[in-house]
Amino acid sequence: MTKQQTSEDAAKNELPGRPGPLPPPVSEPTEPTDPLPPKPDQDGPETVSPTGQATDADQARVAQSGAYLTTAQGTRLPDTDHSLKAGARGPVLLQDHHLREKITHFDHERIPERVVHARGAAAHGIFQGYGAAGEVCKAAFLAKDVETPVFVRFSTVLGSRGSADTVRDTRGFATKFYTEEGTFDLVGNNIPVFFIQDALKFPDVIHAGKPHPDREIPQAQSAHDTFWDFVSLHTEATHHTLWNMSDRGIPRSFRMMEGFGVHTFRLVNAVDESALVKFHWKPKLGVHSLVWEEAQMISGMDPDFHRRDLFDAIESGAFPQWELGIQVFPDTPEQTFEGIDLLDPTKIVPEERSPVQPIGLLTLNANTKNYFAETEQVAFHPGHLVPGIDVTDDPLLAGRLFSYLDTQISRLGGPNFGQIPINRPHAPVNDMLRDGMHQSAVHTGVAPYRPNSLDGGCPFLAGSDAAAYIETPVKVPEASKVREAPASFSDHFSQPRLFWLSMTPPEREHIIAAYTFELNKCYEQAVKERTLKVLANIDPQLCEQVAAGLGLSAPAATVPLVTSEPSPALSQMGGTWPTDGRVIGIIADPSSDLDGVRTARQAVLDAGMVPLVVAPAGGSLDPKGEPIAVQRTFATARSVEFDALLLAGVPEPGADAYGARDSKAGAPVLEGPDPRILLMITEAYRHGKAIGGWSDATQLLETAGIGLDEPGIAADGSSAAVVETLTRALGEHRAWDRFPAAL
Ligand code: HDE
Repeated sequence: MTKQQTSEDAAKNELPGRPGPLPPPVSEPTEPTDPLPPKPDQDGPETVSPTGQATDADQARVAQSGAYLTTAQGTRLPDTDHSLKAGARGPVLLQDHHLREKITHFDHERIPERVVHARGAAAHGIFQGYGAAGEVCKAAFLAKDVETPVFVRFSTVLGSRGSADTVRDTRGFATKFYTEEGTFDLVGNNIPVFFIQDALKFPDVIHAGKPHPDREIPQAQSAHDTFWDFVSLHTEATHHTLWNMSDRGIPRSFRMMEGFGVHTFRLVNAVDESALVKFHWKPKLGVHSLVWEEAQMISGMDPDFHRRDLFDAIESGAFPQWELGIQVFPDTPEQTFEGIDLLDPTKIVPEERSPVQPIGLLTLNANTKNYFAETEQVAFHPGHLVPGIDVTDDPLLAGRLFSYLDTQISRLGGPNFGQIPINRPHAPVNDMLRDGMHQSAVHTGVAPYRPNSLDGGCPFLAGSDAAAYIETPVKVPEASKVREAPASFSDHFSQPRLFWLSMTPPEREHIIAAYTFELNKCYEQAVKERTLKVLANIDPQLCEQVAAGLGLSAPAATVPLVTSEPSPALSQMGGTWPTDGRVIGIIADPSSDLDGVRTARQAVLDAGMVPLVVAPAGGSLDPKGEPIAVQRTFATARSVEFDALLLAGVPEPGADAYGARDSKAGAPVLEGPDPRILLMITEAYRHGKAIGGWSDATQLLETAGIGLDEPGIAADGSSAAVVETLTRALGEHRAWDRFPAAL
């Protein structure tokens, strides 16, 4: 504690949930104080050095908590605000070593952003095996109750590091398991198929999706000519593109996304039998999305929406969870399942035909402490495998096995990125890789080669009895070298049609709207017409409706339409889900039923959700009584921030509502409720959100033209009863009947 503070002052200064006093709010401390203790949920997994020892790098993690500012070499500094000058108004001297060090380091603070998946957010957690995979996989971390530290990074694909979170795009879902047998990375997406079947085309699809090279627009989106030019010419992208145009392209939260390994992998059990599998992550909160208008508004209102949502949920103890599951297929030479080519990454196997079997639970329970050190520097690689998990000959996967290692060398500045704390394995490392840029280990010994006698022959090679990684001896058919794909890879439309037929009417409506939006953003008529030809091969109704929105006529299909059994598992609608961490806006003003607001706030908290009080001005709603803190004002809040609204009164137009003032300029005085609140209610209604109100607040619903007995409207009873009804409605995510149901 500083000298200036008395203990009474300090007690006043304590923040809920943060132990210990804060320094005085305005003035800078003049003597060293103890740093604030880290928050309990911010401890990441411990890391060890390549030699298993704690290193100076670990000590450097607490760099800023020392008493005195120093140079990078540890020399204490008396001043960091004034350059060394010849007199107060004179020239700055070149000899100012502190100025040069500080600026030089700053000049090199950035590293190249990822060439794809540049925008991301991550968290630490624990994976717990169920012991259910033993029959197919010997990996130790899948055994019952084994707990493995993990680090998970979610991302968008196309946008730059500073782009918005809620753009229409695929999301990355990359998990690093720090297992005792080495690190396993499951580098997946929230969409189970990919645009291309061969890695050789990856630069093409990414160049087409990235902003136009001449003026670098548009940022972080597919709604432009080059993307649609490519995917309409290259029809193996049809399935992935259709998923992007569906609600999957605009998730409500990282916490509410599925994850997929996409490729088929090969698992091996303790007696060396192999099976083919597809990996799935199933979120405990269900799979939910934004609606497009919401997603666009959020991009402006809160471009960090998903990042904030993940961080806040973990901070508040609403730890997101996913079950890891596998679909298991026999490892036959054909590598197909019921006619579906398992090596084709544009194909799924419907869950109804091969159920997903849960094998473990992932819980994200700690936020990062330093974005750059952890989220930016983490390096995933599909080739980081552990005994029991092997790859297949999916040609897309083969290219990835090369690319991920290669890209880190330029992104992280050399081949030693594995020594960066977040990338260090938790298993002991005993390699003979030496030197190179940013080598931070001090290797001893003279014989980093094998065989050797000078270092006692160490290290020795392991056999399978000592958990060595042994590639499965899969038979490779005798063949000629060719640049070809299997015939089954040319079926580009049967599975997009399966997806379309599995969607409910509101979901189809969203898909039609998404294609119509994106293509209307294109300038080239030929691109639009060619895309309609692709859509005709999925479904005539889809094609006709999009054509109508473009003002074009719908072409006929050029392939026979295959109608297979729909897969209900592909739809996001139906079921009820936990509402943990959902955000409820409580709209009130000082004249509202404030006891009702208090009860509602508590009921929302008790339900594991987040109440945010929205009022005309900041501070407290009831400064004289028991305070009710205001988190948002009418000027700062928009409906898109909330999953549901609670109305506690009829706020009159505040002085800052345009036109509300009795202006000298003669602007009309607004009558009735504050227009911003009416807008909020009508937006929330249009987006299918639950809305509740009690006492006279129900008038607001009537003024907005909303029926009190409609589904998703809770207007009956006390504030606590309203919260209960609203929570039940929120369990279904949206009031789906508000969306067109004609399709
Ligand atoms: Fe990636 N991908 N990718 N990708 N990918 C990268 O690696 C690549 C593909 C995925 O949070 C890069 O470290 C090729 C499929 C995720 O750090 C790069 C091909 C899937 C992330 C790369 C693919 C993914 C990446 C860029 C086609 C889902 C972010 C930076 C053969 C299964 C990981 C980096 C993170 C990142 C290459 C296709 C998922 C360039 C060549 C399919 C989640 O190496």
